[in-house]
Amino acid sequence: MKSRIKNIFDRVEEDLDAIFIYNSTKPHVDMTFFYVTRLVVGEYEGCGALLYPDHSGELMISALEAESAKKADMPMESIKKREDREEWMKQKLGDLDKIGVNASELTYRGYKKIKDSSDAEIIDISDEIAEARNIKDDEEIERIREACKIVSEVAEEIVEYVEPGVKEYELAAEISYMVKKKGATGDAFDIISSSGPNTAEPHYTAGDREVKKGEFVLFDFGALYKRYVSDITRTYVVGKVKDKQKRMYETVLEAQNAALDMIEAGVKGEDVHNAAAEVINSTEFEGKFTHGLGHSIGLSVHDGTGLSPSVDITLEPGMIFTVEPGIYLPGYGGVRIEDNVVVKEDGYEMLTSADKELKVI
Ligand SMILES: [Mn+2]
Repeated sequence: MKSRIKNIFDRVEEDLDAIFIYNSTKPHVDMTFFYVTRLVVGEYEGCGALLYPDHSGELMISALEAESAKKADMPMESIKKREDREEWMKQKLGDLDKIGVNASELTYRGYKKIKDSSDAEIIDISDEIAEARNIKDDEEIERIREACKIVSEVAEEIVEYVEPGVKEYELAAEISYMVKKKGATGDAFDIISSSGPNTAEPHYTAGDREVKKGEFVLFDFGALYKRYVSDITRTYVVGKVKDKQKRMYETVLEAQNAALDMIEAGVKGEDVHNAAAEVINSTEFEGKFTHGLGHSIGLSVHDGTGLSPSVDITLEPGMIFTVEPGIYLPGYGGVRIEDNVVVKEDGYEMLTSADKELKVI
């Protein structure tokens, strides 16, 4: 526990008296709360974690979750009503001079409540928090590995349900059910289950379109396991494959392999993206890879950084990314292949394992 609080403080240059992670109501609950407490069960709306430079911490917990929060093994105050919260914050924050907050997750209302409790200078340390969270420790990697195992199995098993006439949302429902049956808490995000021209929309979800023979089907989904996520995409062809579909698929797979070959500690994220983009842009599909190559995953699906020309990062051991090149032809269809990797000193470990040979269902 201490090492995660240390991870954050080590990156902060300001001489802070404390860091206050303050949750509002869902979806404005800061995942950093779970990073430092390691709590798996509970919502923790309106709760807070006060962290000190000696790497200790204490919690402000609503009464109904006080029992669950004991697992954090940190001193805590159980809050029964609003006045209790105001009292706790005044007592704990009132005498401090400099408080660090995660401004990218703190609501404006939460910020005002901190201001009402203290005259301290409020310092945004969201970049430092994101950087700390980007390097996963062994426990985090293990949870993401399990989340990846679940989706890898489902990505192969969903093929059994694909046939002409089945609706996109029916396939999404099967995925969701299978993910839970394998031990996940739920989906990591809204499942993308698309067919035909809809596969050309990278952030489609699922509609009532029926799968047709000769078209692509694309599934992009993730599992939430002990608060950590995975994120996989597989694209298949239904019935009979056309030459153009085959060329699209092979190009995306080649692009992904070119990117994977680049991944190791010390490499620039944008160079990994460019390796994939160059493969695609050297073909008839030039310009049809329209998004960044990947993003970090962890407690969130977009966990703070990415592999793209617009993000300046150097890969470090313990970072976990999606690698997901795609080709999108509006009105026709799209192909995306997505896997999750953890960066190693001299390469990477592949966390997802679903088969990637072009599959005609
Ligand atoms: Mn993704």
